[in-house]
Amino acid sequence: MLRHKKDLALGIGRFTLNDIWKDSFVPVNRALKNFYGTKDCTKFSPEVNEMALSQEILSIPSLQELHQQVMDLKKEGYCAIFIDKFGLRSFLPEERNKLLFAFSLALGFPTPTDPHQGQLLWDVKARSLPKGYFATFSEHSDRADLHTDTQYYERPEDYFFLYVVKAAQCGGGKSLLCDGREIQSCLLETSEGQEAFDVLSTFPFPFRIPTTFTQHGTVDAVETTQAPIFGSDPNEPLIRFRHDTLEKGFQARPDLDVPEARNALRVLYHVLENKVNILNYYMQDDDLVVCDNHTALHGRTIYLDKSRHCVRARMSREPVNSNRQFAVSCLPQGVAA
Ligand SMILES: O=C(O)CCC(=O)C(=O)O
Ligand SMILES: [Fe+2]
Repeated sequence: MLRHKKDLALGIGRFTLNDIWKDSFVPVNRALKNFYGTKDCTKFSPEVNEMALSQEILSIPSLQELHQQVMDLKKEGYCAIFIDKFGLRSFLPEERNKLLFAFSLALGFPTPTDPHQGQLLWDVKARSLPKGYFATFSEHSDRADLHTDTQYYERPEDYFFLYVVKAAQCGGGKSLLCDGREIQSCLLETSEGQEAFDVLSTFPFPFRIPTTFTQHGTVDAVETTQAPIFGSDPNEPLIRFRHDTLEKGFQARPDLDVPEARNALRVLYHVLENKVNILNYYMQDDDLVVCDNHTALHGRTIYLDKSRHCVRARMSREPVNSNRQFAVSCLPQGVAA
């Protein structure tokens, strides 16, 4: 099924996949129809019995095997798996999305991207947005610096995948990847790094929630989540990080913008810029990456070709609580970033 091609870096591999979609197309459609009926669900919503749906998807042998292989690769130490030619190019967009949705269910429990539309599949595509809107990486075409997704949630999802419908033709939009375990060991190499690591794993850093994901969804809503950057519990993310949400978080919570936190961040940025290996990889049409969002940092280079289009899903290991809790503090408009 998944065949190892080569390792691109420590913990990051490149794989190929047999054509499993021709045979699984009919049972996937049957399963989704059982739960969603005939209503238009090209992006899907979580209003179903997700345990039963997951079981039905995992009763399809090829998807069960794929699930097992991805979990085994994670146990072997992979934090990112690139799959060349995932095999969905010949399907119509609606059919392709059904198969991507089934794949997300084979890996875990897909989570709604935002509290308003609640879509489980999200188009990563540059869009035009209102002035003052705090756009997230999936909504613009600038560089996306290394980050983990939903670092502003109390419990960020365990995994995400990104499927490339149409790669940028300008040479940009390359994927950046870096293993958080390597960041940690680089930090622990020096006494300055060890001190910084202690702060990074205990201090409540404020992450501002991008506008789309706030409870209010309006440009004047400023909400933050407080959490350390490195987790100490194996069930928590090893790392959560995003530079711009953190800077905007500090603006919203100046009481947390203290020298201790700034100094630890300075050491972390030094390690990211000078010490760790950052993979720079161009994904082509129909390629897919599955990423362990608790272990790896990922990003993207700037692109000019506005027709670039990817589809993303994020998956939690546990069933999704539809009333997902943020560790939120709301502040009035006057302190908006
Ligand atoms: O566009 C990409 O390749 C990645 C986007 C991303 O990291 C995100 O939407 O969180
Ligand atoms: Fe991301």
